[in-house]
Amino acid sequence: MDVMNKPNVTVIGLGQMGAALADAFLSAGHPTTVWNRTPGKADALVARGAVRAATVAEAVAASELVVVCVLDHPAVRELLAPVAESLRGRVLVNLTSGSPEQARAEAEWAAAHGIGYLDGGIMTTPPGVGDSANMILYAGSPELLAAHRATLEVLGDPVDLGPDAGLASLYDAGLLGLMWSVFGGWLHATALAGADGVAAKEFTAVANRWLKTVSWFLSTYAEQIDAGEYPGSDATIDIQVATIGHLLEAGEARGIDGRLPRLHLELMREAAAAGHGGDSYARLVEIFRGE
Ligand code: FVH
Repeated sequence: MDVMNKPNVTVIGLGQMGAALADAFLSAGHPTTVWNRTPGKADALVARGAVRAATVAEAVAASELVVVCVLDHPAVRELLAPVAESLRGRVLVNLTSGSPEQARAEAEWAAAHGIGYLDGGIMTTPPGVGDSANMILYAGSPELLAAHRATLEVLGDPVDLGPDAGLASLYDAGLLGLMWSVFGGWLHATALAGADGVAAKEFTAVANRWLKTVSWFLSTYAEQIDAGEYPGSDATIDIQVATIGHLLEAGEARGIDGRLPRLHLELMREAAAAGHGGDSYARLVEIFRGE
């Protein structure tokens, strides 16, 4: 703790993301110790006031809160297993991406060594770190998150997913899947509009408003999914099978690749063929579940 009462923080891993995390802690006035396998990547942070640790052990010893953000979970284990005893009694915040299974294994390893553990998912890219509009997902110990919330808030808005350490990775993977689906739909639509001379910026201004309506659809359909009932009282799968035909035709007429809308059509037809054409689009969740 320094004179400004900001707790010390250690950041291990100074790739694009780790450097942004350390930078955010420094900007908020936290005494920040850094370590990276390639030491030169710490230079700019040291010039801004960070303390360079010569070893991982030195980095761990400098702070109660130790943030690690490296390539993957095997790299985390490789770095931290030799310093497990030094980590005992400290709090390890692992912001490295991985699978839910890897996160749970890391939490078990930490518990076996008396290390407090929070697993995290950073829901932004490095330039978005430090902006409270962006979420950082945490799972593993609501008590530890509450105790260190003021420090972790510096990185982005902390979202508590509860005690199952695997959930931050699970949400992260699912949310990235959602992002890629949105990117795909948007790029397909932008190519379609662009074929008639509409600039991407012009189309995207309207698309962004549409996404707010789509977000409202999601909330409505989430209730249906939790209830296991999919009343087609707003729009049926049958009507959407007919509607997507317009998208396919417009795309074909303009030479636009139709693989993405054809996949949607295939899923809708499968639901309709199973007798669910009168249901809402949310019924497709059962296809994804393999039901
Ligand atoms: N960049 C992003 O937008 C995403 C956003 C969401 C979260 N991801 C995850 O963050 C982890 C780090 O990603 P990154 O973007 O910082 O990646 P790089 O810039 O490539 O830096 C990688 C760092 O990992 C170090 N490293 C790799 N292997 C080892 C190892 N065996 N032992 C020690 N350190 C290792 C590497 O060190 P060096 O190459 O500089 O010596 C970098 O510090 C990642 O899980 C993303 O999925 C980022």
